[in-house]
Amino acid sequence: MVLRLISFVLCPFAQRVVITLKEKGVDFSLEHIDLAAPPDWFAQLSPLGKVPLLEVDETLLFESSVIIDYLDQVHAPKMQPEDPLERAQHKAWIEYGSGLLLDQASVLHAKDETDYQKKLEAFQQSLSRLSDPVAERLFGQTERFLLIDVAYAPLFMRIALMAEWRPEWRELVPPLLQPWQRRLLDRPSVAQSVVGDFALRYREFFLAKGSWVMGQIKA
Ligand SMILES: N[C@@H](CCC(=O)N[C@@H](CS)C(=O)NCC(=O)O)C(=O)O
Repeated sequence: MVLRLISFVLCPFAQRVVITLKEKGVDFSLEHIDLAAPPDWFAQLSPLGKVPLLEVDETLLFESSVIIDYLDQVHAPKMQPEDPLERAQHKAWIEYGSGLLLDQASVLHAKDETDYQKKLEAFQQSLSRLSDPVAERLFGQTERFLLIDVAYAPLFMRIALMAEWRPEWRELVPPLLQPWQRRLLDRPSVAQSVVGDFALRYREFFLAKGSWVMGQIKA
């Protein structure tokens, strides 16, 4: 089986796929495209014009949660609960995590301070929902590394990066979940899932998009 992952160098959704492939020790080729100027073949391939795409031999998959679920079904070790109800709960919170990734990016896209504060507050509200007793029971409670961990690792990585630059990002993760965040970031598959100069590229990308907060950070 030949796997080809089409990604964008800063994409947290594609990063989920990379982490899953690394956890499972599966060989794959990785192709980064420039989303601002995508190659012609990309528009033909991608129904939504989005990455990640995973080509499995001749078959194309899209949507990160679908891709990692597929990989989990065909490659050991299993990274989801066996119980159908518990598995469905994990999937629901993975979807919630996808929404959080979009909220987090929208904070960085804010073009002025007022909009930034408004979006940061909304993001914090959504994040605080992770303190829901049901959610807390699912997050980081097992010794196994699961798809729910994979799904949240790119979010926590971005929050940790922003926290290095901006103090208001340091208190965002609910305290009970901070050990989970640290454990995820220490995981080799997570640490090795982005390019070496990720922080620099991340800042430059949002700066070029007119991000207010990135403009406040001294290089
Ligand atoms: N729900 C999708 C989201 C993927 C997504 O939003 N990808 C972004 C990059 S991180 C993208 O390709 N954006 C291109 C665009 O919207 O034009 C998934 O989970 O795979």
